[in-house]
Amino acid sequence: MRFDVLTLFPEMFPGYLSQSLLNLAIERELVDVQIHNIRDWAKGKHKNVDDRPFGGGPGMVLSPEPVVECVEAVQQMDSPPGRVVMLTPGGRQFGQRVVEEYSHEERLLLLCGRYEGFDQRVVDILQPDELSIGDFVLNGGEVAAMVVIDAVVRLVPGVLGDEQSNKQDSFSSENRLLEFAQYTRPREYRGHAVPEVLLSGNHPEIAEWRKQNSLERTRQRRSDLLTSEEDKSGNSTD
Ligand code: 6GU
Repeated sequence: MRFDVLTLFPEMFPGYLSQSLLNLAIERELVDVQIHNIRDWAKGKHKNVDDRPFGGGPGMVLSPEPVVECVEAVQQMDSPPGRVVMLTPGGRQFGQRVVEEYSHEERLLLLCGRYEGFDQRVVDILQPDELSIGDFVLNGGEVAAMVVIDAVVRLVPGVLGDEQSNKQDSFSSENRLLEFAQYTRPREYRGHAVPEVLLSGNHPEIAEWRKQNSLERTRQRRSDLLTSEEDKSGNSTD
């Protein structure tokens, strides 16, 4: 799968891309990530990419020409042209359903904004998927683009060693519950013991404990994820 990131801050990406799981996927040619500087498509000696908003107000708006021309040029660099995703706090909410949908794409273009946002004509002309990673405001779309890449590459076949592990992930189509608590050595730390059942070697009992622990954590923290059968109130003593 190929990602093209279009940004005014390309220097934000090399550190992220060198992280072990992603770097290994890139070395194995399962994933390709190309970073493009929108400013390279700006005209004039000052290479301006933004301007003051018509109608007044604070901040600067990204000009339509360098953005549209950058997207079109990057699409023409390779085939297929790829689906255009604009990272913006006003977009549709990102979640594991969107991750699953994007994991079937051969190529994604991730368009990162800064300042007060994009000129509306960028949206009108390119008709991108507008995507937000949550109800908070970031300084730009770059960190959100990394979030999208990070979540989507986990579903690219061969990226995770163990193909089971993403099926068991919370929020996947096959597991809507939060993950159960995990423990490793030592068996006791500062007076906190590992639950006895996990040391028992009794795998049916361990599976049952994990299922109950997942349900309990989901009831306490994210009851919105439960169906009525799963009992939003629970029978616990919390
Ligand atoms: Cl995609 N961009 C910005 N600037 N802020 C955000 C966001 C994106 N998603 C949530 N907040």
